[in-house]
Amino acid sequence: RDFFQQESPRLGNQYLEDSYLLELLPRVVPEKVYEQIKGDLTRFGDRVMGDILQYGRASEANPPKLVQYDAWGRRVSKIIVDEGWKILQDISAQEGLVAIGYERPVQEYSRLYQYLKVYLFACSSAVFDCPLSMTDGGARLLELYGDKEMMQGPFKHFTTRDPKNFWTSGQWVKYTEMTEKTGGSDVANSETIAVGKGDGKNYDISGYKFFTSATTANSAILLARDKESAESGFRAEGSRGLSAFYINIRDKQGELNNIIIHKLKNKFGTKAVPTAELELLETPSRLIGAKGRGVPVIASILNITRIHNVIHSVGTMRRSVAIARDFAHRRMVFSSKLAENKLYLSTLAEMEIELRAGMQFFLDVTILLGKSECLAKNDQTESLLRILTPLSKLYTAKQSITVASEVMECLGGTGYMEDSDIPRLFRDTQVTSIWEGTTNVLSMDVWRSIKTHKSLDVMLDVVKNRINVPFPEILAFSHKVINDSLKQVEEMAKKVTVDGDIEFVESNAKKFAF
Ligand code: MFK
Ligand code: FAD
Repeated sequence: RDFFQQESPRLGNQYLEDSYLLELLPRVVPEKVYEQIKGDLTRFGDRVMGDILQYGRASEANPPKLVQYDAWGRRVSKIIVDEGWKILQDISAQEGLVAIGYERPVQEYSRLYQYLKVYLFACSSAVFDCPLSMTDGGARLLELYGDKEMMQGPFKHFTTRDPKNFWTSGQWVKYTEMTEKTGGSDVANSETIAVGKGDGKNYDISGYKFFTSATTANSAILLARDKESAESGFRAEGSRGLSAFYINIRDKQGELNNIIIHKLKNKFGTKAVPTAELELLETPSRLIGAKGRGVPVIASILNITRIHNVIHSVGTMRRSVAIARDFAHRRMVFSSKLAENKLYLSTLAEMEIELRAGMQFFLDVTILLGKSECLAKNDQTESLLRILTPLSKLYTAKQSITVASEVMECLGGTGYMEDSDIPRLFRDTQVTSIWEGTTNVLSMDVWRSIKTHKSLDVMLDVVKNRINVPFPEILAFSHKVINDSLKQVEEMAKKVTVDGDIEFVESNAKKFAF
């Protein structure tokens, strides 16, 4: 018998089918820039549905394995990844997924160009954008703080388009189980010790790292406490006693550089990304930036990787909406297509609204980053970037989890099946609200930016002025989104601020309610 066969959702060019992006992009970049980048985005929009998606699926199906010892009992700590994962690394180099941000072919719009490609890439690549984000952050850190040797060495490897020379970088913050407040959010608990070699530059680092993603990377930036400050008393200087260090994970022979990998994490999602627990045993390192200023130095990475988190979250919402929309034209319920069903359409509309909100954040924060890096210093740009980075990260992460959960239901029971690809989308975005700073921690960061940079006033001015632009509907919408996300911050701030601050919290909150 010929039983009914449901057609699966089919996605085409992920750039050309992104109607909201196509509508916004020519409005936010000069025409010349738009002409320069649209051909590459169109080509790449096809590619992410072709070989890149296949390599992503293969990497997911064959997650990394750790081989601790060889047949002769020698400790090798070797991580074996799928061939597809390695090819994704080559493709990332060739496509300039990090390089574009440093080649700057379209000046201050280069970040937008680069990040639009990462946005198209993210959900096809089994989260290869995770190691890319850290490489990008590492490149920016070296651009800001690296000496000539660093710029001619690792920086070039991070930003090359040549796959043979392309390196990825990890970013490790110490996690400790010894204290009551553990160390992911509160890095002051670091027990990792750096022992100086007397030249003020070179150190040997020892410690145990609880979360190290991209352990197959060539290099990492990490935080450690130098021995003298450690000996002056645990946490004596809080996070201000920490410094940032650069290490080569592997030596010239490709062997681990005084590092033991203890285990690979057994994760809920991001299955293709090798995340490990490892131990550094007097690993040679170089101090980056000033001693004791590790947190502000590493913040230059965090502020980049948090924007990548926004990209991943918005990319997830876009992929979810694309699948649900296409399916609506293929699935019949109660004698008509889902696409003709008002109730179903209202569910789609809610998802689309969250996607559009995320897209606003994504474009704004990315354009600001490009301006901050390429144009003369401007206090308004810096204040806006300082607040929008954590705000957009905390908001889009939460919404992407909601939207990815909704698309699962949109596809009915099949959406719950592993081989529908939806569980992967859902699992992979669940982590976006945890890594790169949890929602509470980022709320405090937003709050810090309001207090130290007066960033709320600057943001309010910009939002109010934009009401005169030709697209007021977008403005009203941006306002709602920012308002919603700030409410979350306000609630948090009310709970944690000391009595004297409550007035400050409330008066700032009122300012936004125009
Ligand atoms: C798929 C795309 C995404 C890919 C993800 C890649 C894989 C995931 C990898 C990770 O998860 S990496 C680890 C991420 N870890 C975090 O995000 C840490 C979360 N904790 C925080 O964010 C804390 O706020 C932080 C450790 C940064 C600071 O806490 P503290 O120890 O209480 O320090 P404090 O006093 O707030 O700040 C110290 C200095 O740093 C201050 O400067 P000053 O000394 O000059 O006053 C701050 O202004 C500065 N600072 C802090 N956050 C900053 C910053 N400066 C600029 N930007 C920031 N965001
Ligand atoms: P905690 O800091 O203990 O937080 C526990 C809870 O307390 C959270 O809900 C948090 O919001 C809340 N909390 C903490 N402080 C406050 C506060 N002051 N006020 C209110 N609430 C608070 N880290 C790296 O350095 N490098 C990596 O490569 C890396 N890869 C990762 C990969 C994966 C898959 C995951 C899941 C994590 C990874 N991490 C990595 C670690 C990640 O950054 C941390 O897990 C995260 O920052 C939270 O830290 P924690 O796990 O110690 O939780």
